[in-house]
Amino acid sequence: MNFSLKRSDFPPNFRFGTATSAYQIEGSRFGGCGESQWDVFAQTPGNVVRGENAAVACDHYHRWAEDFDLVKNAGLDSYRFSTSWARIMPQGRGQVNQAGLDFYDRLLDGLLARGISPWACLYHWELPAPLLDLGGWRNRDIAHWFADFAEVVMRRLGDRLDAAATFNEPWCIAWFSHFMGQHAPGVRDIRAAARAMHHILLAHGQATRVMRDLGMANLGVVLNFERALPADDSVECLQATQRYDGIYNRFFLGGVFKQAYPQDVLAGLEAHLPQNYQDDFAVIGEPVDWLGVNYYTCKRVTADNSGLFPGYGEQTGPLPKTTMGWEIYPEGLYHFLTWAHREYAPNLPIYVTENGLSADDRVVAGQIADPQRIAFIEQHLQAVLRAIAEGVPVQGYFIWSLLDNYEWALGYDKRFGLVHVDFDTLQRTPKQSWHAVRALLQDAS
Ligand code: IFM
Repeated sequence: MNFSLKRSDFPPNFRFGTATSAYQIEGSRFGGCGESQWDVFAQTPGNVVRGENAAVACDHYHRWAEDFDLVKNAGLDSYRFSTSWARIMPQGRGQVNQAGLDFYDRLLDGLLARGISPWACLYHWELPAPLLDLGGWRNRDIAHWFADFAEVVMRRLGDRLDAAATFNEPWCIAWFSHFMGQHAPGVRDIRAAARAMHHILLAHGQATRVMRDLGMANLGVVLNFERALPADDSVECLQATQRYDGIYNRFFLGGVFKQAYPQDVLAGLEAHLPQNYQDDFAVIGEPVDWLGVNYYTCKRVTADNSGLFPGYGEQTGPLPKTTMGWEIYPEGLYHFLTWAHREYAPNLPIYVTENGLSADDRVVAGQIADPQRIAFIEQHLQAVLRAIAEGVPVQGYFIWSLLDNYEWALGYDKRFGLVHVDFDTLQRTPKQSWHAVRALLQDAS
């Protein structure tokens, strides 16, 4: 099975890439990496399926060359990876683990040698455990710690990056992890969540300034979006859906691009934000050069009558789902690309920095048939093309992910890769979707 699309359906400078993250693939036990909040989180029973951690993960730390050959041979233009704070600064502050920096240095040179453009993201969730002891994202000082980390990383790597982002998915780092308790550090506390939301943005602004002062260009941030759809048409449900949308989709965009938080979110969170939080907007609003959009699904939002903010719940929707239980709703990607362009970032390039599907991929006689992944990517690329046709400057699309990997609290069960990984032998096998991507990108017609 192949895509019906061709590379030539996209603008000439449109880049195709794939994305990964440090903790999910590298192997945190290697190379003097420090303990991160995820190593700790996984040790508490019930947090992660089977208590799995990413001590070995895909062993990308040792197998990166083979992995980059897979990127190159697929014909992909760009590769988006993240730098582990715990690997580079095991204490989070102060001493630098040179072996950690050396590792990312090798990655960069390995990518460039293969003609793949490197996109780095500073933070994809592995907060060093010693910083957790100091309150982690609840502590305002983290903005300085993060800016220092950015400087250490970018003094070494910044000269060879095509693009750099501060954060991957602030909603997950703050809300999912500090209000819903689903990700490390597993906190369920509205005040912690509000502080984390604000401090992430402050750290984003400070780190962006640091990188710009180092002479770097093409700086951005990667936000995740979920299309909020009301489960019914009652007023209560519509209002709950608005609040869901505000927290998920408008809060971080508002901080970065409007230097303001949405009123419907402030109604519940303002009391928990730091005093004089508005004074930080000058830093938070430090200009970026591009916006990254991560998109996977929609959510059917219900009202809850607990009387407590945010006062919403969710229910299962009718559309076909991935093995994450996520409904497949490409219309949502079209919505966010056109809406973010219109309302927040009219003058900036937008990149789809993550999009992909998890499936029960199995190796049968050396082959992995994943037609549903090909169909998913095709439908979302069609959404991208529709947005481009309407004038939205979408300039690239990164598939999540290159490899099957550690899917956080869900362990190793959820397979998102273009390439299958056998987690016993660590053998890589390209799936049918990898071959289809290769055919799409090779097609010069
Ligand atoms: O695996 C994650 C990734 O770390 C962040 N974005 C969503 C992916 C799938 O859940």
